[in-house]
Formats: sequence, C-alpha cells, structure tokens
Amino acid sequence: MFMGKIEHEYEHVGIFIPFNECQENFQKVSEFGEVPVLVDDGQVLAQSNAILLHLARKFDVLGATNEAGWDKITSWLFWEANRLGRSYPNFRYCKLFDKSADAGLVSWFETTAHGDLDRLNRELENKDFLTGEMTIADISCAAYLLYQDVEVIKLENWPNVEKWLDRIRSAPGWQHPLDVMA
Ligand SMILES: N[C@@H](CCC(=O)N[C@@H](CS)C(=O)NCC(=O)O)C(=O)O
Repeated sequence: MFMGKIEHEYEHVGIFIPFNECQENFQKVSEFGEVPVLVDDGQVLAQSNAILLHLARKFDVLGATNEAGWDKITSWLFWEANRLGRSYPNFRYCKLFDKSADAGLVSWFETTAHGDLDRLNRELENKDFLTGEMTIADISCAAYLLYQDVEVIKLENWPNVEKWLDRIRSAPGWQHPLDVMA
C-alpha cells in the first residue's frame, strides 16, 4: 500500500456567492457548482466520494484488497452521500452560518443526524473501522464529524463513534482538515 505523500495543491474557492460570480477557473471545472473538485492530470472530478475512490484506486491507498471489500466500501460511500453527509453538515451549517433557517428544517436535520449517528455507533460496536481496516469509507463518513471543535453536536452519546474518530486521528500522517487546507 502506498503510504507516501501524494503531491497536490489546494486552491480555496469562495462559495458563499452566486456560482456565476465565483472565480473563473472554478466555474470551468465545477460541474455541480460545489466544492470539492479534483483536477488530476487534466481529469476533472466532482463529488468527494468519487474523488476518494479515484485516489484510493490510483494510489493504492485506503482501499480494499478484493472486490467484496470494494463493494462494502462503495455501500458506505453511498450511505454517507444519502444520509450522514446530508443530515449532519446541513444541521451544522444551519447552526453556525444560517441563524434564520426554518426551525422545522433545522429540527429535521438534527433528528436525522442523531439517527445516522445511532446507525454508525451500532456498526462500530465491535469494529475498529467500518469495513475492517481503515479505508476511504471511514474517511468519508468521518469527514464532517472531525469538525467537532465547534461542538454542534456533542458526541458523548455515541461513544463508539468518538473512539473511532480518535483511531482515525491517530492514523500515520493524519492532519485535521483545517490544518491541511490552511
Ligand atoms: N455531495 C457533495 C456535497 C458537496 C457540498 O455540499 N459542497 C458544498 C460545501 S460543503 C458546496 O459546495 N456548496 C456550494 C453551493 O451549494 O452553492 C460531495 O460530497 O462532494
């Protein structure tokens, strides 16, 4: 498995403005008008989970060793996109940046985030990571939860999730997203 550093550069993009006012290079590559976007050797890829799959396969890092393993990873990536990646970040966004958000909507995001954390907590009852070894499934599902410093949701009610996040933080070379993108 590749454990070295993959050379890359981050480019910050202001997204709290209309898409047609965003910087031109971002407008050119972002087919859904969202971050993140990866540009790799001229290939443009949107959607964080598609980017994770691309990097895991290309650099043989944090992937699976057989097809069944890849299938399990894919299943968690879809769950993240459909569930946890919708509930928690939207709740966090409303709490931190959109104080005028509809209260019913905020409450729905909170309730579904709790349900998704319950599900994650159950999965991690007897496991260190979601599919055995640490993979991009863990990276994907942990992504927004690692911003715990803002304490939008205290994770003490989901102890297996807390321990799992600690294991991810202890992985060789791990850095907090805010430090990586500083
Ligand atoms: N499913 C997408 C979600 C990406 C996403 O929600 N990006 C937000 C920032 S976290 C964004 O770019 N929002 C800009 C907008 O909606 O105008 C992924 O995983 O890449």
